[in-house]
Amino acid sequence: MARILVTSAIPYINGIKHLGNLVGSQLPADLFARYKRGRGDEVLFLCATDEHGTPAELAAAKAGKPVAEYCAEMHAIQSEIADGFGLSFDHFGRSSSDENKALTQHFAGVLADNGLIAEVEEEQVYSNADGRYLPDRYIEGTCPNCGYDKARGDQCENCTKQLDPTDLIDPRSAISGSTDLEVRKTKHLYLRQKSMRDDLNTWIDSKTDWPILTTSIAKKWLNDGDGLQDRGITRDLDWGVPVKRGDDDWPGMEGKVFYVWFDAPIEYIACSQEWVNAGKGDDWKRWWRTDVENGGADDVTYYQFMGKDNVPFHTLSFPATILGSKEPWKLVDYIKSFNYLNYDGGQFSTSQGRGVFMDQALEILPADYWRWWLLSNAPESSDSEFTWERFQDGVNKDLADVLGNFVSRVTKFCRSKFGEEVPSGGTYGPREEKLIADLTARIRAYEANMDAVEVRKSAADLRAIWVLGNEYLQEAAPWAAFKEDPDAAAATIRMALNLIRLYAVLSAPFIPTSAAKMLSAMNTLDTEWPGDVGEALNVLPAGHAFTVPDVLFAKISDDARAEWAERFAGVRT
Ligand code: B3M
Ligand code: ZN
Repeated sequence: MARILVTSAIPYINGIKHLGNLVGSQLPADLFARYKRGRGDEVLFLCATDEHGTPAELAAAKAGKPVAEYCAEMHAIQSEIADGFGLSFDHFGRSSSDENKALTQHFAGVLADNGLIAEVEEEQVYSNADGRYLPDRYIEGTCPNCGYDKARGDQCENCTKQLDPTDLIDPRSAISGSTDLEVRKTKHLYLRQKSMRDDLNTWIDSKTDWPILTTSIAKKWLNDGDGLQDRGITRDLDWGVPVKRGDDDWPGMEGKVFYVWFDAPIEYIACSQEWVNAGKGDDWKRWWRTDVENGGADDVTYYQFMGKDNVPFHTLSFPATILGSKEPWKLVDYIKSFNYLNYDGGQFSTSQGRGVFMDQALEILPADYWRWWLLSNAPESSDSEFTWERFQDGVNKDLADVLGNFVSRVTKFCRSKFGEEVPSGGTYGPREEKLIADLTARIRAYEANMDAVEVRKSAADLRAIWVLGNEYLQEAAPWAAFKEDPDAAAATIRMALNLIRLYAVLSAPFIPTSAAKMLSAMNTLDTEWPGDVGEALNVLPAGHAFTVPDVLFAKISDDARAEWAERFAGVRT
């Protein structure tokens, strides 16, 4: 049994996430965690809300609430929606937890002890109109790297470059829009990551199996042009982790907090402490500390999932924190990153309320419809696009016509001809042998693609596995055979009912709710992953009772599609 640690990028607290956010981190992470659990591995799957920094402050101000109150409410909402989507986190933590505060201050302390923190008198942008400093998202302007005109003070979303507010061309306040800005001097802590450039290069070069998207972004910012810069890790904000050196005050840093991107990835570790403190686990060090006497996470394989804009922070800044601590923390083994999902000819946008948001999606259709479409169209090798036509097409063809129809035909035919139990009689022959051989090949391909975190290819394999059942049924045609040779029809249906159980096991990572319905209709708790496929198709014996499930997937009508396209054409207010 392998031990697999999975983390999804932790979503900002500033509102409900859209489907583009979902498919870029939480959903594929869940797919992978469910798959590994299904294979019998020991999995710890963690996610949390990212509650600090300017995104939280700005959103709370907009909602007219104190930040702490806003964060608590939004955490509860995001948690409920995650449940609605079947996201199977072992713990859904909060980066504002006491655990994360202490761990963040600990890391800052050891980095300072190791000479990797510099105190820098630096220039920060001050807004006269707003009467405050404008760090990170409080300031917008044109990206000096790519010319995108809505770049933020900490990063350009368009080209993923990490920025400082003073880098922006034509800067303006995100609060008031004012351009009456001046540069003032203030003291901040810098992480001296430039000095870790060689270590980071060596580490990234050792990751030969990473997706090109991940490695190319990491290498781009590590080696191109001005290369890896030392970065400010503190801010003049009220809300965040207070700057401390371990447990001690940090002279000169009073009233300042750590930069959100310094504490957010540390929450991956702190989340496992929250998991233990919530009574759900008993040892977090087994997952995070590689020294054997203190944990022995050496045999853990750690996978991270994220959108491409998060890659620089996970390939450079966070590893710099971990490596720089010189403590035996588990480093990530595999970083899966995603391009963007676009919405109907434009971008999904939280700030502009454009696209379909997670709560709205669940209002109109069950989670599995979304899970299937989003994962089978995941923006892996390039950006991909959600349109209502493509969504309707994918759901109707794959889920309703192929999988749902198979389950419904088989169970209803059996009920009408043989009753609600697996029929006896007849024997398997060459047709079944061929089916088993074809399934075996596809299932092994499915496993290989799942192990390699190839999401779209895995979906294509799964669809092909469903299609094999339909082709088998079509050729064996039990409805015709029944008249002359009821035993032959019985054998076909016995095989087909077993296929439904097998499909439930294989499909559960993609469509967990429907898979559970299929298993319950087949009246079995046997979820063992198929090693020998022939054996797996003998689990339900003749005489085993089952029930006919309700329709698994209703087709999306043209009317419904048109109505939703219209409803979601504008912006959310
Ligand atoms: N909250 C950005 C995002 O939600 C950020 C990820 C943090 S991962 C440590 O896309
Ligand atoms: Zn840019």
